[in-house]
Amino acid sequence: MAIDDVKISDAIIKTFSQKLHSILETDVAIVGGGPAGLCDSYYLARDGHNVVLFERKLSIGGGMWGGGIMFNQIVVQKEGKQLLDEFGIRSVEVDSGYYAADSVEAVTAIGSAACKAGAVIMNLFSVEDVLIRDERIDGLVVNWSSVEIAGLHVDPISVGSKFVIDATGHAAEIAHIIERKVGAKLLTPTGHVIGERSMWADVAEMLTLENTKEIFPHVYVAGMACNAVFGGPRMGPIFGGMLLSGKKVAELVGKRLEGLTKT
Ligand code: 48F
Repeated sequence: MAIDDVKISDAIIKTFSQKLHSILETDVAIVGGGPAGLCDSYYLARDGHNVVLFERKLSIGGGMWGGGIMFNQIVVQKEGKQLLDEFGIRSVEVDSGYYAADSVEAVTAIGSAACKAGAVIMNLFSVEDVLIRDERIDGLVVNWSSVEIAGLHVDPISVGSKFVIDATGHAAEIAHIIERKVGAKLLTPTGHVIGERSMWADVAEMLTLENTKEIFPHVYVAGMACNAVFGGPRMGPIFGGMLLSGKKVAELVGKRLEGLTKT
């Protein structure tokens, strides 16, 4: 078969346009494609919800690829091991309760599961604002990351979603946008983003899960962003809390979506 260069372009433009159109109205819009965001996109899509995930970078995976100090191995505790098993990620128990896995296998397995479950992943997109309607968030404002990086004066577009998940990691970008631009109080003890504390993996892993919750009407936080928003410590290259937080937020938002269907 002779290959027509223009037909290649046509195939890309047609199918991408369909994909872009399909995410204009979704059940859930996730910001950030690190372990927490990827994990919750998988569980929500698996349960039949329309999910889009926006990732600023070319690649998904966030801080997972590099393991610890670029040794591309991650560690999970006993509770996290169950999720590695669910995604078919191989691991070895190095010490009692400390399981190590290949970080590349982990990112690719979870990313592949999310795509196959039906989550739409839009890499190279940066979320720069939220849609505020009647004291709740109704969607996101997005632009190409290249526009942001080049500092071009190009307006973004808006996408509607019933729920938003801030899985932007240490930066907790959506929480900061709500505080700064909506001028609203967050559902934290101070009403503000409290800020992340120094390393303490044991407490951090527990608090990540505890603080996986709604921080503003229709906005949830997952992963490292939970600790940034609620003032929990960081935890370094242990990733069980990230995956478990992703699963928990999917359950919480899934229940809210079921509630909307019933009313
Ligand atoms: O940082 P990241 O991996 O967050 P996470 O899923 O996991 C944290 C761990 O990697 C590690 C840790 C725990 O072991 O301490 O740091 O909570 O992934 C966050 C992703 O969000 C993207 C960013 O590029 C990264 O890949 N991101 C951040 N802000 C935006 C964004 C934005 N405004 N729009 C789109 N993507």
